[in-house]
Amino acid sequence: MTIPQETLDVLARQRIEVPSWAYGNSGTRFKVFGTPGTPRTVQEKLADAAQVHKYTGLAPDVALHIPWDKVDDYAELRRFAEDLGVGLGTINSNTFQDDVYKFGSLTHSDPAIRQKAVDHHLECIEIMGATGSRDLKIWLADGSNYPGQVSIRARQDWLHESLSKIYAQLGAEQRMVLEYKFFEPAFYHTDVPDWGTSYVQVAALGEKAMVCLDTGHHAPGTNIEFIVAQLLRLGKLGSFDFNSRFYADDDLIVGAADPFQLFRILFEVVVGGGLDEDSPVAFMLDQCHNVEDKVPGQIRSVLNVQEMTARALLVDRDELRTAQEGGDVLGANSILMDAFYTDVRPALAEWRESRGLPADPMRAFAESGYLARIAEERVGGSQSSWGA
Ligand code: LRH
Ligand code: MN
Ligand code: MN
Repeated sequence: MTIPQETLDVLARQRIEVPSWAYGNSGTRFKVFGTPGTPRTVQEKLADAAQVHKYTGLAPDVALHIPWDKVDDYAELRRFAEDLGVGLGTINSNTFQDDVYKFGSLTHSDPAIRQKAVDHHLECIEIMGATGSRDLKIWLADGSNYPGQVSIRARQDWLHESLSKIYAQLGAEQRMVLEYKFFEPAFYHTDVPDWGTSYVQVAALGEKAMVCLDTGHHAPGTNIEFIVAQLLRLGKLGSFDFNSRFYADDDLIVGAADPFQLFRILFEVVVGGGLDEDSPVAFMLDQCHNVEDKVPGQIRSVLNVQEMTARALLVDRDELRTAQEGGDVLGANSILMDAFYTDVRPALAEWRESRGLPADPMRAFAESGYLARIAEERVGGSQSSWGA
């Protein structure tokens, strides 16, 4: 098959941001397996991330997590990244690992702790100035484990108050995205559990605040593409954290657990203008590679998004509309499925080559010997793990 030129034009401007933490070791509460060559510093994480962009042309930006990626001089880190051919992207705040936040951060009942959490976000905004980042991503572990433990209602008000203070410090070109997650680490209630809560909170702030949709953060069976359609309709879909899951927040490779779901999500992105040139939607990975090699895991991931984007763009939307409006249930369904079942891989391989990229980035990376090289070079020091 050949991919139409207008589809290739969209694909040519696709950018998928990769997370610095994907290159560190990660695991479950049972075990973290170490991998030889795992980065020991932020700079080594950036070097690994640059490989993903080098072989795919898809991942020019790397997201940082503060304080996991804390350095003294962010402007210098930015130059370091740029020398490697990548930029620094979204800044992720972190109020989920300090003892002081045991009972909450931006929603804590103690104003002093809320202020401490606000101050952390203000520091993140300062970092964004030095890194040239547009987005501040906020995900809160805040919640409770037992009914009656906290005031659910009061915490929504405190959340609004805290977010307002952070929002007020955003620069003209900066944005805030608020990520929701239905449970974990809190098991009874979570302060930002769903897109509705995130939407209500960001809508109360203003235009520069939007929702972040992490594909692994919903109850099983949730129709995620519906949420995508709704948020795009409301102009409030700010960003995606892509990953896939079988059970909970598994953080597996995007498109691995349920490729069809990824297709359906990306189709709604296309329909809602999320891939248009002026689209506000940022596409990011948020994954952990527990048992597979990390750099190839990231390469596989961005390719999965590219392949599924191509298929979503192939849907004949005029024909689909005709079938839908004519009440042709099975006809409409088969128009969608035809695109989903189209194997775009050979055509994408050719297109990649025509742009000076390897036809098969997975193979080209494997043949480069990079993993063996870093395993030899990166001895001593301590490997970074999910987090530090
Ligand atoms: C929370 C989350 C959030 C964090 C990341 C490490 O589950 O998805 O985006 O910043 O994991
Ligand atoms: Mn996430
Ligand atoms: Mn998550």
